[in-house]
Amino acid sequence: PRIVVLAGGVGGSKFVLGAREALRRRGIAASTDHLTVVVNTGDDLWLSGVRLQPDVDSITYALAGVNDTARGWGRQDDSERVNAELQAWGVGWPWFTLGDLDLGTHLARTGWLREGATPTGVLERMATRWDLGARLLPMTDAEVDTVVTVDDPDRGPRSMHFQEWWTRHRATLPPLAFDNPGIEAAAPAPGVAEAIAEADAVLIAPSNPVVSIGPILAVPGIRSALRQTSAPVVGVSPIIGGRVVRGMADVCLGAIGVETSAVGVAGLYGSRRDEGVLDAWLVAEEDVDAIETVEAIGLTAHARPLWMTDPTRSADIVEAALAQARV
Ligand code: GDP
Ligand code: FO1
Ligand code: CA
Repeated sequence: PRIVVLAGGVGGSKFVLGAREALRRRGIAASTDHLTVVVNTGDDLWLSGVRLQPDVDSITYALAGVNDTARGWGRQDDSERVNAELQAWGVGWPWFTLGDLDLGTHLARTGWLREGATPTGVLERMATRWDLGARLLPMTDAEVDTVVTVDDPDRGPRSMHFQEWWTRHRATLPPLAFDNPGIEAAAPAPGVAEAIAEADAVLIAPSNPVVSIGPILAVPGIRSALRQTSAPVVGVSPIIGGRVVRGMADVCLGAIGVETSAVGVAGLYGSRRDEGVLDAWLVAEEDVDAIETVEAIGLTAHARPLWMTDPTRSADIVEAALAQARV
């Protein structure tokens, strides 16, 4: 089957590992031909002269088996010698650590971008280093970094890069809005709309609905491709029992007036029957009560264990999503 997954970083990579495993279970070794991952690039930023792509790197490192699973970002067994030197120069952000091995990625990427490669081309090149078992595509080649407008109790409303809000302030400054300047004019990266159009199933990973899936859906050509594809679009709830499991997605949802619940996020994505992008929605077994409400907004819904504690369990979740898509 041809599967397309829309994904952010940590939740996204756990789900993608599950998708690769689910294909292996079906005896599909060359999963690169069957699994396309459209990755959020709203987290991206320029820092210390290099281009960072946190969600892209999280997924690449996870598929390569070289990610730091405890921290959730960067490379395992990394060191911070260069970071200390950058701090001594007063370069970058003192609250944002760039590991030595991770910096190798950023330097390679930045060099290729400077030589004229597109983000799609850079990712294609990076993917050749490892046997990833998935084709990774950035959502767009345009730079549409997420900007958060906060209501700063000391300084009033002001804007900052999402990464400053998330890592420096740990999402404690009340957010008023999330924007991706320029995204209205951004085109899907080459291959994204085609992959969605030709898919047998499109899966929306249990990722942050506002700052991971939100930017992907905000690329106009991606939303229209999702609305038009003949493939079922199945989402997996990132909320279990009214909680975000990990991270601060609840703060993001609150800012856009969406309840932190399986129902709230289903409503945010919406049904393709109306103006939305989903046909079906997988909720956690803890949220079995949500099924009725989810079905009332025009979605097929099932309850399953949704804890992605290891690739085997993530693969079970992917299987359940594929079953919803009849794939
Ligand atoms: P980020 O880009 O690193 O923030 O990661 P994502 O946006 O891909 O995913 C973060 C979201 O994943 C969190 O807000 C959680 O709601 C969700 N999440 C993390 N672990 C699990 C899990 O085991 N099960 C489910 N259903 N959701 C999870
Ligand atoms: N998150 C942190 O909380 N602190 C950091 O110092 C940090 C560094 C970092 C470097 C490269 C990278 O790709 C990601 C990094 N992250 C760090 C994670 C990242 O800021 C966010 O968790 C994600 O962008 C949210 O999806
Ligand atoms: Ca992210």
